[in-house]
Amino acid sequence: MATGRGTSSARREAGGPVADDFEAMWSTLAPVGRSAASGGYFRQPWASAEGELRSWFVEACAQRGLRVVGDGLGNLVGWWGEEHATRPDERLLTGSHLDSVLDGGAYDGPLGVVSALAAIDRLRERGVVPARPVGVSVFVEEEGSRFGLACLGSRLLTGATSWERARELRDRDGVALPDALEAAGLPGPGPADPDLLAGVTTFVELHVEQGRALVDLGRAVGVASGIWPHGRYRFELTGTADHAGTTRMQDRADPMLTYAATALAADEQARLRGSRATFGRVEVVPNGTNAVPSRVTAWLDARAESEDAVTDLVAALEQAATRRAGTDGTTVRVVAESVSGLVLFDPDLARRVAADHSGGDWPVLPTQAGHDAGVLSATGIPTVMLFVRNPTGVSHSPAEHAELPDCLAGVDALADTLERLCT
Ligand code: HGY
Ligand code: MN
Ligand code: MN
Repeated sequence: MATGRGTSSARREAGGPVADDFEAMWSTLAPVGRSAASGGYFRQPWASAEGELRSWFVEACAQRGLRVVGDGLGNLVGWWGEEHATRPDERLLTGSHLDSVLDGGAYDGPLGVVSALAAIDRLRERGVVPARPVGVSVFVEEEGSRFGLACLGSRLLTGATSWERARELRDRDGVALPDALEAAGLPGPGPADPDLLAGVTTFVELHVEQGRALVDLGRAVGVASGIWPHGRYRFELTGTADHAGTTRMQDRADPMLTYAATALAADEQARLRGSRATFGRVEVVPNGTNAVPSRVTAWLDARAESEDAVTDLVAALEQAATRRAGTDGTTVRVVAESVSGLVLFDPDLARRVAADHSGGDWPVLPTQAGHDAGVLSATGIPTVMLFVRNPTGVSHSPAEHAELPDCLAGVDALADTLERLCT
């Protein structure tokens, strides 16, 4: 985002209070969980920075007179317009997440939450009286950066994942999910929890685009057509610990070699198949400089246009690892940790939202990034996503950014969309 003099001119262009509201909220959040070293964000769920963000959200809702409800996990919704709604059972929900990946960007998640609050400010300024209650939601652990399961908060909320399964999850330090919740002062899901999605018949998520489609099209706002299927798979490669100096090369069973061959195979296979494969996280035991490792654990993030293509890609990589293990004298075990199916958003809703805007219909684009919107759509709630231009396309990085005028165009687009859908 532009800073300094640029913002004041953008504010003048944008016109008044909502730009101020957006910028005021944005600058309040900017320092929370930000690393001085990298400029990236560490807003892992049920840890201090993310807790600060959730407190900020409750306060921002209170300032707007939104009725806040939360569940035992920390998912939150602030409701507006319930008292006058003539269609009280057709609740319109918009929102996103506040947690980040490790060393992530400022926009992935928070842009959707801040824009939703600013959009309600804008609707109020326009004197809109919503026929449907309009809610702003925050879903916890969307990134799965702590407990490994993507969209954990919305999956538990929709029943896509059971608490019986989730309660067994542990973070990298071995902390069990119930203990993390307790440390954050949260009871965990329980029978007394309100159903935050009761009566929700439409969900809208605004998100910074994680790609370059809009910048290449020269457009500030777009609409999602769907989300590629994707998954996270843990490769457990086991060898034999040994001395780095006295052990001859031919006498070793080194899992690091099995990992290296698999990582190269992932790159080759993804390129051949037009898919995506990433090993971004590796743990080595004992991780010593002068010891052949006993174990290497590597997490594969695999994505492709169809569910079969993801399955085939992962199978091909398991075969490549197993083949190499035969040479290395190591063993391979692959465990699926998080699987997200193909999402096709409601095409009529996408067309209706994208149509008839001053700059022409908003472009409708696929994405390879997962979102809570995908989870809600999969449970049958008609869902639409709005994307805001990302000038570099970079995301899941401290370098992720969006220009203020585009962010304000996103607020406008969200306000227009909510107005279309709630009046
Ligand atoms: O990883 C994803 O696709 C998303 O950014 N959580
Ligand atoms: Mn993300
Ligand atoms: Mn996101």
